[in-house]
Amino acid sequence: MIDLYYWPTPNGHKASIMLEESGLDYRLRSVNILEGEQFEPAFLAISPNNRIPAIVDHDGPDGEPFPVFESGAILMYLAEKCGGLLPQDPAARSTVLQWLFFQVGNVGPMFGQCGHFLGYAPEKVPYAMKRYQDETRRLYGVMDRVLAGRSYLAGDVYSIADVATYPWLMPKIRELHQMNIDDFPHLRDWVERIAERPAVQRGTALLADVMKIGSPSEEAREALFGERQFGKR
Ligand SMILES: N[C@@H](CCC(=O)N[C@@H](CS)C(=O)NCC(=O)O)C(=O)O
Repeated sequence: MIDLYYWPTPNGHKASIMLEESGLDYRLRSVNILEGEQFEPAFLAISPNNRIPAIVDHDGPDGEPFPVFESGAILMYLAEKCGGLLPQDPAARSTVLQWLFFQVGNVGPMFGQCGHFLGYAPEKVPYAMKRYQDETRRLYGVMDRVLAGRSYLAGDVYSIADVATYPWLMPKIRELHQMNIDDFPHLRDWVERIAERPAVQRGTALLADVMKIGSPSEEAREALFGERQFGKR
């Protein structure tokens, strides 16, 4: 049994989609990051960076409970555990990992900052808005170009690279980037292809009713961007 520490955000969806794809048994442990539950000591013991997602595999590598934080590491761990979505062939595996790290190092941080400065920052900072939106547009273009020649990011087979990237391009999240997806037709078709997968639909439906985009409450703003975030623990 795997515990999934989760809130319905793009990073949370990576893990929930993967668990649904894997067929592994899991149970949901909600961590309300809008109310500061990510700072609770029991959660920090599993995820020291106070971020979701995290998992605890109660049947870990040595038969002991094993915690994993960081979504990229979670996807690799689950892929290895279920034997799917990460090929064994060295070249195919490396290609999947290249696109997984592309997501973790580029798509997540840049799209996140783009959404922050366009949708959440309490003041308009034109330089930051332009910088992160330009970078987001550039990354849309990188993916669009590669998807012109293949069905999935790492080739013609669906992989954890797609699982990692799709949640950042779901329509609700994309709204924050203020980008026209029709300018990136191959990327748009890929999004639609992935959205049709039943496991993706189940994974993104978890706690969907509490997902809020934009206009955070004062409490949420404090938990996510305020002193609460930066206090000594
Ligand atoms: N690099 C981390 C990023 C995770 C992350 O940023 N999670 C956000 C939700 S999408 C979070 O937990 N935020 C809580 C906070 O900022 O305190 C990963 O890929 O797992």
